[in-house]
Amino acid sequence: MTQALIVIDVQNDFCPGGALAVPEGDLIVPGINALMDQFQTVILTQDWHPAGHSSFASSHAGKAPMEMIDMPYGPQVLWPDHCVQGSEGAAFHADLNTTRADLIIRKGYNPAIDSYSAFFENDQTTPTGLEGYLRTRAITDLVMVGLATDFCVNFSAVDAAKLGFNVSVKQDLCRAIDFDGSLAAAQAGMQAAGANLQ
Ligand code: VGL
Ligand code: ZN
Repeated sequence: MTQALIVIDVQNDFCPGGALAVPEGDLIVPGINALMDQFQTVILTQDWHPAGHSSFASSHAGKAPMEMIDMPYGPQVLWPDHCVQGSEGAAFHADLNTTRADLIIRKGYNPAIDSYSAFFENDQTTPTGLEGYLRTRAITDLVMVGLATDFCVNFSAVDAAKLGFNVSVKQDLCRAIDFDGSLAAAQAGMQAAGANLQ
C-alpha cells in the first residue's frame, strides 16, 4: 500500500477575507501542515481560473453569484470571481507548507468548463492527469483534506473512489461552503461512492 495526502485548494480566496471565503477555511492550515509529517507523498491542488471564466457570475449578463446556470455539460453554480491565475487570491494560504509537495496540480484552467474534482473537469470526462500520475507511482490510498468539503473535496473524493482508489476524507481538516444543503448532500454522496469519512 502506497499512500498520498491530497490537500485540496487551500488558497487565499477560499479563506476568510477571500473572494469565495469558506468559514474557518484558514483554521485547518496548522493541522494540515502537521499531518504532512505522516506522509511520504504530498500533493496539492490549486483552483486556477483564467479571468472571465465561465463559472463566474460576472461572465453571464443578469446573473448573480450562487445562481445556477445550464452549461453544455450540465447544471453549474455561478461563483464570485475567484482564484484567477496569478492573483494573490489564487496563491496558497501563506502558512500552508508547500515545501513537501511532490506535485501541485492545477484545475479549472479551461475557460468553458469548471473543474471541482482533482481528477476530471465538470464534464466528468476530461482528465486532469492526476489519475495517471498516481497510477504510474503505484499510489493506491489517498487521504484528502482541504476546501471546500462540499465542492472540490467532495468531487475529488467521489472520483477517486469511482476510479478504485481507497480514499479517506479527514473532515476535521476540511471546511464547507454549505450552501442550500450542499454539505449534507456531499457527505451522503461521498459515503455512497465508498469514500471513508473520518
Ligand atoms: C471550489 C467553488 C468554485 C472549491 C472551487 O475549491 O471547493 N468551490 N471553485
Ligand atoms: Zn473555482
